[in-house]
Formats: sequence, structure tokens, C-alpha cells
Amino acid sequence: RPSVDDVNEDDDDVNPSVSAQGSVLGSWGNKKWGDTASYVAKKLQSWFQTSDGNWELAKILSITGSESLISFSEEKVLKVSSDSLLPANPEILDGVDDLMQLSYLNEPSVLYNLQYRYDRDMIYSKAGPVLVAINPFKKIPLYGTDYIEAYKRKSIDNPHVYAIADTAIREMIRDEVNQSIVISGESGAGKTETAKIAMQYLAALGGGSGIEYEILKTNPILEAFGNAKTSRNNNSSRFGKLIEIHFSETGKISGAKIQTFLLEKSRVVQCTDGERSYHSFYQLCAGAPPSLREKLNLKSAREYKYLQQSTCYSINGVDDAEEFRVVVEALDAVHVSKENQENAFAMLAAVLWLGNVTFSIVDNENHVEPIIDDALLNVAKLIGCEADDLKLALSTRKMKVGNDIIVQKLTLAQAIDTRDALAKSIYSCLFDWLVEQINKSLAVGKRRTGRSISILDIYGFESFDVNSFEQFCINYANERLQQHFNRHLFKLEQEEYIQDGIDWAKVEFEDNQDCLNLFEKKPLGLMTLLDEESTFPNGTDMTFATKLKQHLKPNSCFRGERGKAFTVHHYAGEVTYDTSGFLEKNRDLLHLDSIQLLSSCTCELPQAFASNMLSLSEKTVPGPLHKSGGADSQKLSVVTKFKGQLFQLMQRLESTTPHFIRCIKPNNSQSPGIYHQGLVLQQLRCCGVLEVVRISRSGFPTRMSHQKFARRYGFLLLEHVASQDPLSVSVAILHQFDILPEMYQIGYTKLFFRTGQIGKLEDTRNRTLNGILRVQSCFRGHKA
Ligand code: AD9
Ligand code: MG
Repeated sequence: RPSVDDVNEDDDDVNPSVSAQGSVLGSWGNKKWGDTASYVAKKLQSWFQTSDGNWELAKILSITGSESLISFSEEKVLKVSSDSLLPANPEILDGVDDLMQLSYLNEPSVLYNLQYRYDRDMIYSKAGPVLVAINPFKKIPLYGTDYIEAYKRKSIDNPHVYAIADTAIREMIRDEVNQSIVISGESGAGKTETAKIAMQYLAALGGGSGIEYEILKTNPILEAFGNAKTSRNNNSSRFGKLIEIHFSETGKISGAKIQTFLLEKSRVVQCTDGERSYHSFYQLCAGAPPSLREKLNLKSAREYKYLQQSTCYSINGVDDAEEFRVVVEALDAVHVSKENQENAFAMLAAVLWLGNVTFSIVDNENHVEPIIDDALLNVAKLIGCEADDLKLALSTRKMKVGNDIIVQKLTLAQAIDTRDALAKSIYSCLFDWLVEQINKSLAVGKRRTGRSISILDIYGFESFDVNSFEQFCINYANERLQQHFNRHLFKLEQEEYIQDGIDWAKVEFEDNQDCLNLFEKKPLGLMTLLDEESTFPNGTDMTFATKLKQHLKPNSCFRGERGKAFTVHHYAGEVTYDTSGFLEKNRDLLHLDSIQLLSSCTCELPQAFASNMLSLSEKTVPGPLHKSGGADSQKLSVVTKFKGQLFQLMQRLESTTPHFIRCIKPNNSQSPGIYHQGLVLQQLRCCGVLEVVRISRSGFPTRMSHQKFARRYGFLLLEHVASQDPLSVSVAILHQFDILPEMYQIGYTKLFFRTGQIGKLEDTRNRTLNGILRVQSCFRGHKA
């Protein structure tokens, strides 16, 4: 039976990257590697695309001119153009764990290989340096102590999140550089689960102080308050998260810090049918013990208007009451006092009751006042204010006119907006407050080494039938991340080859700079135009849409649509945005009256929220949203703040060694065992997995400076090297270990290796070092 390598060598003629480093590489995609004739003539197994777009294996029976007679799906026979066939890999390559090992690198071969593995519950595969994880939508036995132990001892080397986390720890220690694990993928692809699996491994290896237990317990809390059921995912994260786990010199966890990004506030007051609001509401209603129910005057979830907007109250297989207990236990673990827990739950109840506040018209100008009922009284009690003050805050607005303050009565629509804005603010402040409490508990001790591993789990690219401001922000974040990915895997990689003078032919890749320009460019980009329009008192979603069409036409990623819509050509596909609500959501104003109400409350949390909001608006320079004469809280617009956060995030990531995990969703029904080729292909294409394989296969992903290489492996040399300069020592090591000339390149400052080469050296080094340690301890034992 030939080995995988034999097969690869046999196919040199159709696999140029194996032999021809430096020559022009065959282009990716479904274009041919070599000419069609060679594999068709050999009647090799081929891929044939059926009318439904799926690829099937076909056998070539005969060839006439430019046509081939093929048989597929057992009995079916068809005559097709030979050009439409793509070469399939020999069976021995079925299910290789790194796509780089495929002899023929075309889309159907990659799809088939991943499916072959997926069908056997091997959900992880490598695409060169990137880990591909396909969501199994069922429990698979690949996790837990035994597996963690096995990856730690390196007795398994199958692709796994554990292996990525292990590499991150090792490289952090070896190179003394901070690491990051960047997880991306569509909504429901498995990012959050993957992040938890990585955290599990880091906690197991770096644990001991107990802090790792707290770190793991942050997950149920953040998921309760920041996740919700959407049409795509029953547990969809509605915020982005970066968790930075700090390690001591000895590789033990010393603390952690969580940063969150842009929680989707609108969900608190607005929810599409079939979806739910945040889990925390349903958990509280279902799980609060009797004493707490009474204190908060809690009813069942079905009694609250905010939750009634969707007929969905429960999630299959999820017990909200049980989840409530899990969250309380987690809050205990991160040292949120019982009193503070109760305060937090009171805020949830206050938000729910706010939604039930109704208004009645009090004059013939359509002005309204809230009806004094249970709902209003409960809110007042829960936040700790007088019912009259709440009533006033919900029905009037103070305006500054010249030096005078006048009181304006609100119409029904204005009052509802005011009420909802208050509810959204209380909820998002509560979320931030919780993160702050968690961070206090996880705070890194004084003896910090500054060494850390960060895990990024940010909302995936979203494209719905109707896309709004939230998708606009989420997809912008994904463009930024995509650029980071491109930079590392394509740009920096190739620049480094060229700088170090190695023999290299450039590989083209999809650059998304145009799309980022569309968002960020000043003065004419989506974000500046949005901010500008948000400051105009007369600006509307329609005037905003019109402005975009006037100014952004030249950008090839932009297309104006009829009415209030526009389309952006994202790296992951086209998305049409409906500008309805854009300006309001971007302004995200909470009236000063509401902030003043909160700061006058006797309860601790509303006060804290208010002072936070006030200090925020003081800190921010009166920016583009400054309205002279208005009495609104002045603060940065949502997109401007978000952009700032993302820039900071990118800077932080740039200072780390990144490890990428691409999560793939195999079907849209969240079901196990279903693998939709088209859906998977579209995700592979848009996240650049295919190009990564191509570049890695032909590239040199591992590199080390001459000095470091000589220092690290020099002691393994069996023979004396005449010249002790790092380069001579390095060359001697390469010779001694028989590293084949095509497997490495020597640059001006560094050595470059194809994948898998360093492993051999590291193994020998570890074995030798362990041997030395054993001898030393034996020796010490003798002396004692
Ligand atoms: V979103 O952008 O936050 O909407 P994610 O985070 O990408 O999305 P998530 O991790 O929440 O997706 O995964 C969705 C569901 O898939 C989970 O609730 C699990 O039911 C399922 N899943 C994901 N990964 C695994 C896994 N490794 N094993 C078992 C999994 N089930
Ligand atoms: Mg998630």
C-alpha cells in the first residue's frame, strides 16, 4: 500500500506546488492544475457537478473528442464536456487531516474531504495553519480530561481546538510573546462553543490557583445576559467578547480580563417572532425562588409586553429555571455578593415592568402621561424613585432655550421612545456592570508578567432578509477581522519571504481594503456620512440613504438601492441594508431627564449607571453629536465608539501571535448529520480557507532566526562544527537531521520551513533534554 507521500510524488505533474517552489503556481479555484487532458486521458476518478450544484464522483468510461462518457451515482451514465470535470484524489487520501496533503486542490476535493471526516465525527481539520471546525450539532466524545491529557502529552496529534490552545501556551512560553486565538464564522457556526473548549484546555493546563474555575464560570453569566435565541442560533451571542487570560512565569493562570463589544440593545425592547429577548429574562421569570419573586413582584414571562412580541418563550432542550440556578452559582463563583445579585435581578424586573407601562392622552395636542398602575409603581419601587418622578421623566423633556429651561410635553410616540430608551440603557448598563464585577474578581495579581493568551469570539457575519444597523456594525467588525486574517496569512507572510530574500512567487489573494475604505474613509465613507446625518436635526433615514447614493457611487463595493436601502459588497457576500432606524440607533440618546432620574434613585445600581453615563458624556469631547441648545446627554455616536473599540482591538491583536479557528455551519437547521455542500462551500470561500491551503502548501509557514535555531538545536550536533557562527551551525543541524532541501529555505536572517519539519527537531530536543534531566536528578540522588 503506497503511503500518502508516494501518492503526492506520483502526481507531480498535476500538483505543481510540490515540485515547483518558485515557479508560477496553478491558480486556485476550479481552474485546472495542468491540462485537463492529462487526468481525463488517464481516466482518473473525477468530479462532476450535477444540475443541483452538488459535486459527485464520476468514472470516465470513454472519451470522444472533447467529451467524456461518465458514470456516476451507481447506474447513471452521461456524456459531458471533459472540461467540466475536475480531478478527484486517490482513495488513499480520503479524509486526510490537513487539506494541504491533498494532491488535487479543487473545491469538490476539499468539500469531500471535510465531509468524509464530518461523517465520521472528525469535525476538526487543518487548512495549513488554520483550524477548520465544522459544527456537529450533537455531543461528540472528543473532550474532557482524558483528551486534554492526551494533547498535553502529545500522544494524539489529530487537529483539535486543544491542539491550538496547546500550541498557544507553548509558543507563549518559548517565544515570550503574547498569543491570541481568533475564532470566526457565521452565526451558529460554533464560535462560542469553540471558545469555551479552548478555555477549558487553558484552564486545565494553567490551573491550580482556583482562578481557572472562576474564568470558566464567566461563560454562563455572559451567555445569560448577552445571548438570545435567534432564527439562526438558539444561543446566539449578541455581543463580541475578548478574554485575555494572564499567565505567570511558571505558566500558571494568574488572572483574566474580559472586554465586550457592542451589545445589541434593541433586542431588549424589540423582538422578531420566533426569536427571544435575552435569556436572563426568561431564566429569572422561570427560576427565581419564591422570596425573590415576591420582592420583585415577578410574573411569568408571558405577562411582559417586551417578551410578548414573540410567541416564543422556551427553547427546545433548555430548562430556563435550571439555567437560572447555574447563573446564580456562577455569580457566587465570581464573588458577586447576594445583595448585588438581587440588585441585578431587580434591574431585570424593572426593565420588564417598564415595557408594561402604558400611556393615555391628556390633551388635544396628543400629549400623553403614563397610566399609574402596577407596572409604573413596580418600576418606581424597583429602581428606588418616586412614582411621580418616573411619571414626569416618561412624559416630559426639559429643553434649554437660550438661558431658560422649558419643559416640553411628549407625544405618544416620543413617550414610548423615551420609555424604551430607558429600558435599553438600564439593560446595557447592567451588562457592563456585570462585566466590571467579573473583571474585579478575575483581576490579575500584582505580580503580572504581562504574558497572556487572548480568545476572541465576536459575532459572525450576518445576512438576513432585512438587515439593519446591528448587521451593519457586526459586518463591519467582520471586515476588520478579515483584514487581520489576510494580513497575517497572506500579506505579512509573503512580505517576509521577499524581505528575507528567499525564492518566492507571489500568490494573489482577495483583499478587502476597498470595503473597509467604504466604511471608514473620511470625509466620504459610510460611517462619517452616518455621523454627519445623525447630527442634523432634520436628518432622516431617507436623507441619509440619499446622501450615500450621492457620494459613495465611485466605490465598487457600494450600490444604491431603491428607497431607503443600499447594498455593500462584503468579503463574505452582498448584504442589502435598510436604513430605517439607522440614525436613531446611531445617536442612541438617553435624555438627560432619564439620566437625572436614575441618579436620583435610592437604589445603588441605577445611581451607578447614571454616574457612569454622566462621566462618559463628560469625558467625550463634544463630538459630532453635540447639539447646541439641547439638553441631551452628549456622547460619541455608536459607530464612532465601536470603530474606536475595534481599532484598539486590532492593535492588541497585532501585538500577539495569532492562531486562527474558522467555524463552519454545515446546515441551516441546527441538525446533526446534515452536510450542505453549497452552504459549506460558500463559507470556505468567503473566509479564505481555500487560499490559505494554497499558500501554505507552497509556502514556508515555520520560521526561526539563524541565532535562535542554532541556540535551540545546536547542542544536538554530534560532530564539531568548525565555524561557530549561527548560520554554519544551522546548516550543520539541517544536514545532520537530513532535512530535504525542498523543505526549507535559508533567508538573510531566518530559516524558513515547510509545515511539519520543525516537529522532528523539537521531538529530538525534548527527548534529549528529558534524558539530561533524568541523568541530572539521578546524579543528585547519588550525592544525597
Ligand atoms: V453566534 O455568531 O454567537 O450566533 P456561534 O457562537 O458561532 O454563533 P455557537 O457556538 O453558539 O455558535 O454554536 C451554536 C450551537 O451549535 C451550540 O449551541 C451547540 O448546540 C452547537 N455546537 C457548536 N459547537 C459544538 C461542538 N463542538 N459540539 C457540540 C456544538 N455542539
Ligand atoms: Mg456565539
